[in-house]
Amino acid sequence: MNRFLNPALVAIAAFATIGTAACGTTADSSGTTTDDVATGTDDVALSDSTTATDGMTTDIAKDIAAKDVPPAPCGGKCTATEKCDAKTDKCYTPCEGKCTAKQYCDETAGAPGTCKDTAALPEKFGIGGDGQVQKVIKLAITDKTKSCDLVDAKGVLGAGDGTGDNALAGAASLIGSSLSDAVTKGSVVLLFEPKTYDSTGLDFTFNVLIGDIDAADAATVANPNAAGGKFTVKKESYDPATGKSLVTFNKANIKAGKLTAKSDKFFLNLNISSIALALTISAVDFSGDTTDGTSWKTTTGGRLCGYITEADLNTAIDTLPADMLAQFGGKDAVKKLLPTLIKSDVDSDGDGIKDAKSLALDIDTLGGIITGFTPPKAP
Ligand SMILES: [Ca+2]
Ligand SMILES: [Ca+2]
Repeated sequence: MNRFLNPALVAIAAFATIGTAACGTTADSSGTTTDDVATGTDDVALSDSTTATDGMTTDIAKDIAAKDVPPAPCGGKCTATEKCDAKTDKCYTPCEGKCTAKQYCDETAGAPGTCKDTAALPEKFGIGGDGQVQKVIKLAITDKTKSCDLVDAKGVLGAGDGTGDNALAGAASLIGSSLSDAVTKGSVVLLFEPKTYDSTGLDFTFNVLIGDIDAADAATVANPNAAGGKFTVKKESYDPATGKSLVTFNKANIKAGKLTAKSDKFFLNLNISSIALALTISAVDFSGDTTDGTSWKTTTGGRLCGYITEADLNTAIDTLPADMLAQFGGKDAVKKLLPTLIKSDVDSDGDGIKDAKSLALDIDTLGGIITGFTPPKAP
């Protein structure tokens, strides 16, 4: 047994076992306790062999240091307040700290960025300022058999093969309760904000805003999922350059009580055992049942499908504070381990190589009200 195998890595190994067991394979492709030749990596689920047949060293930490992962940005030298400039491979201090409360740091023209005035944010919410939104009251990983059929066995998008795709289904037992807790306890507040509404078959639009429980409303604090709950909106819901919602479903449409809608992106901030992961879901389809005539009151049987690219997943890991993943061996170790834990099943760019993980979530909604922006935290 690898003498560096600490409890945290055992936890990851358990995760690997869950992930692969769901695919009907054993934890090690060779079926033994030797290194995994197919992937050229040590198999963390099993103990290391003393004879490495894949040319790697037999120690996980050394494998990572050797060549299984790309080098850390800027050699891992940047401090907590610095970022690594990918162009020059040099650490720099972004302009964030220099910007005023009404500015944001725009790095689109390169490091260290320039402070720019934040665009005006909406002053009213809902349709005509009525504040009415649909609050997500259920968030769960969809059973694989009920997930959208996004790809075939080769990962080709749009080439459904009759089987549902949900690469994250294998992790349901691990993160499912975190998702459920997040919406029932209020750490994740997702609000679908219609800007228009129609139930007769005409297209309409709704934004997805992230928010908080309105701390001034005792009933919502007691039960964030009750009808008519009151919520505030985080300013991070909007693009600082344009003042528009970062997530918008266009061409939402209700026909015979069936709602369908599409969005390029959907952002989901998750807390999984104290790790706050900001996930980006691409090519999102939402569907659900709603029987409301003149205003949107509820969605049942809702399902959101899409995929998370490996690049976006790595970005999510990169934005975590370094110490958060120290227990797992650091960011690079986690990036290296993830592909073996949750296999990619989607070829998002059509180059013949799978580079993304399919995902389906059960999402139900119930009416609530936005009371304003979330006040800044007291210093
Ligand atoms: Ca499929
Ligand atoms: Ca690809």
